[in-house]
Amino acid sequence: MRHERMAPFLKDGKSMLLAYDQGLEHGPSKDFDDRNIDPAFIMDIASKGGFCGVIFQKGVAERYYDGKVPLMIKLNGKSALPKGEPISSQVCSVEQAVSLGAKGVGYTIYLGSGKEAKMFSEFGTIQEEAHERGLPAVAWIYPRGESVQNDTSKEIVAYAARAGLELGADAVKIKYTGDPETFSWAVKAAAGVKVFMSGGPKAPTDEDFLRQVRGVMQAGGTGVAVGRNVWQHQEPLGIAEKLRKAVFD
Ligand code: FBP
Repeated sequence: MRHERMAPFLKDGKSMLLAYDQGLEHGPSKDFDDRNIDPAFIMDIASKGGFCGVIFQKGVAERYYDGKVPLMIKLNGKSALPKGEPISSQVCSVEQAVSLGAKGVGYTIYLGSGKEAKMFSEFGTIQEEAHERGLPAVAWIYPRGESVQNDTSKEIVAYAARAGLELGADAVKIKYTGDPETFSWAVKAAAGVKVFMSGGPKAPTDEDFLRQVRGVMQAGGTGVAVGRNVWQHQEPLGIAEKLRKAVFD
């Protein structure tokens, strides 16, 4: 059987990852409050909440990563400020991620953006470097830009999943389509690449969020890589426990 590079982030072939790169992507005023603006708060949730990994940009990892759960470093990023076709640029090397203790690297591709070629090319190099070192390369694939009408349609989400396979990703992080039937087409399109659901803004109720998670697992997904639905929650460890049940039971 092919070596599973994602193994450090999997339990029984499934996974839940805690993402915390929103400080760059969205800015602190949009997403954070007095508690979750502190990266140490997130590190604590990651270990006490039973997460299979935590996702940081390098600056947060350098200062706050404590080694208690596997680390994934986001290698590119962008702020919420520029207008126009979206592009996310590389800000950390694979080598630097490894020296920070990363067991995997992540990279965002805005599929359909007028600038997708640059992201395809950077991801191509990163994927080769990561694989040389035995690390998984995880692609956040978000269809976005003027040419993309509906980024959660069955067709476009499956396209994102398939792009991950074609580009050599070990796992893709994609948006949920809204139901297990349509999401299972994306899982099929990924053809063996691990499929993670990206959380999105905090859902109105726990049940709204957990229904999506159960749908992903029913569709054959590997799990979730989420942030706001956990660390914006009044009781992050409470929702983490419910999440664990939805993913692993
Ligand atoms: P959330 O669960 O909070 O949505 O986090 C997942 C994530 O992919 C983050 O890694 C990233 O910062 C953010 O979503 C990007 O959000 P957007 O869709 O606004 O670009």
